[in-house]
Amino acid sequence: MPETVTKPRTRTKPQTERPKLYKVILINDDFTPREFVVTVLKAEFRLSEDQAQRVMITAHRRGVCVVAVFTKDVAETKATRATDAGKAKGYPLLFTTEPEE
Ligand code: TYC
Repeated sequence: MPETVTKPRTRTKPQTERPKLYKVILINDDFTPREFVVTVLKAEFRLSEDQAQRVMITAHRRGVCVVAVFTKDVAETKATRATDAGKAKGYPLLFTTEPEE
């Protein structure tokens, strides 16, 4: 009886490859109070008062600001929760996500 030789399948991806990261982006609007934006940034993204102020004022001045990067699931969950916090108060506050290059 000839012996069966099974060839190990070659892996195409190294097991250690890092998951793709996603940016959470804060979008400016004319209605949401600055202090509320800061409160949401501190609560949802665990930013310090100082970091939250800087992110808020950057979005206010430039239109957008990257808040932080996470894996896809975490970025989408946080962006949705933060956007919903504004919605609950009747504000058009918006957080979006975008893959990192
Ligand atoms: N532009 C808002 C105001 O003047 C404050 C604000 C900043 C709102 C950043 C959203 O992402 C934002 N009240």
